[in-house]
Amino acid sequence: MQIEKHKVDELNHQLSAKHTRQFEHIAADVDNAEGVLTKLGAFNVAIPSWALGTGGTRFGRFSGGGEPRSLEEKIADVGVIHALNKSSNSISLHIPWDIPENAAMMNTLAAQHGLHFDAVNSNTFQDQKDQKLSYKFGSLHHTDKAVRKQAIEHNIEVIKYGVQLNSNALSVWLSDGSNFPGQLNFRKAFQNTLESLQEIYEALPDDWKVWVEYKPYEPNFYSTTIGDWGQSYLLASKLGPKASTLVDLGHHLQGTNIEQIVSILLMENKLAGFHFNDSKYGDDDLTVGSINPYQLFLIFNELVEGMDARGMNHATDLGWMIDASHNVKDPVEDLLQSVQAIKIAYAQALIVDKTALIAAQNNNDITLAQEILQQAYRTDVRPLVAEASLRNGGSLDPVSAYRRLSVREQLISERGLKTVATGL
Ligand code: RM4
Ligand code: MN
Ligand code: MN
Repeated sequence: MQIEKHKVDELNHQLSAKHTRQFEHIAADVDNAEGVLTKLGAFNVAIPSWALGTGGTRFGRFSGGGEPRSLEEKIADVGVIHALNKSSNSISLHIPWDIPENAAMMNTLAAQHGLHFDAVNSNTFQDQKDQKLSYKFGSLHHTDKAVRKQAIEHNIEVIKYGVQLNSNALSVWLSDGSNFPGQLNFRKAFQNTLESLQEIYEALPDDWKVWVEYKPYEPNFYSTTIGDWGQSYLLASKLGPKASTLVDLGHHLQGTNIEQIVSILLMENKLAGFHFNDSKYGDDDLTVGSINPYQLFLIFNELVEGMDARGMNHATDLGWMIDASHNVKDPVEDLLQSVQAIKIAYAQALIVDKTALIAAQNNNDITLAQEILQQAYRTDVRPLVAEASLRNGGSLDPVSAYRRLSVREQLISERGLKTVATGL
């Protein structure tokens, strides 16, 4: 299905008087509102192909209606998201959950929706049907060279698919680890992982990157071989300039200062980008901004500061991606909410009074520093986000437009009530 632009315009028109009032109010208040709008307008967040269906837990999965049954339908769903928010112009594939059999056709289809393909993700955390060797005890870190080789070959195959899709990054997340003390020699496991990644690194085309994602626990509960940003950074440093660290917000133990990690990785030019989500306890994969929007703002504050310090382009120089699982919400609504939350945090970070903050920091004026940050955080920037979307031809209020256009109902009538998408 395709969203008709005139219908979005019509809904915008109904909201127009209220929006104009709110927008003019904030535009007058904020320094350089036009500059903020330009940056917001250029900002896009990739949608993961594995999050377009309803996810589940190990206790069950309650599928929703009208879930995409194929990659084509997943592309169509991302097309819907992008038509509404004009900020989701790419899709990130997880292989083999989604195999682009006919890449040329997929590229054309994506382009018809104004989309392209973002980073490709490999999967060596599950055994596939007909797979020769098992990943039960890990993949790139495995004690058996033959298993490592199989996992390396899979990653190289994923790069090949990615090349056909004009992607330029391979994202690697390993579940490799151990469940019990004594199970693993940490040093050997790390060394095996490094050597395996080196082989994958060698297979990267010139303009490609490899992003090394870390996670402290799950599915292994005693140790994870790439368990934190230090281990990922170490691997990325040893691998070389094409390798960097991917930060998934849910992959930290409670209380971790993620914004500080982000700041240091950026300083070292080793931050690949993000898997955005939110969490209360662990890798909960909840809607971005639903639990801790202040943390998201603080992360964006470091991103804007750190990227500006290096003269980086906010929109293109890091990988921006959602990685979430929607167990009880309509996935499309959840993704729309997530992208809005990211843009809100970004806009708030853009309006931080940086000169005043630097002065407060230099004077050790802690009270003032807090006031400055919270002044930005407590500003309702939603009219700026809405205006940026409007100027790009998107909706002033994507979630409500999605509902008012009865998109899910149409998807159900096209695809049926009982459909199950591949993915988490
Ligand atoms: C992992 C990790 C990876 C994602 C898988 C599905 O926890 O976040 O990025 O690909 O889940
Ligand atoms: Mn992730
Ligand atoms: Mn995760």
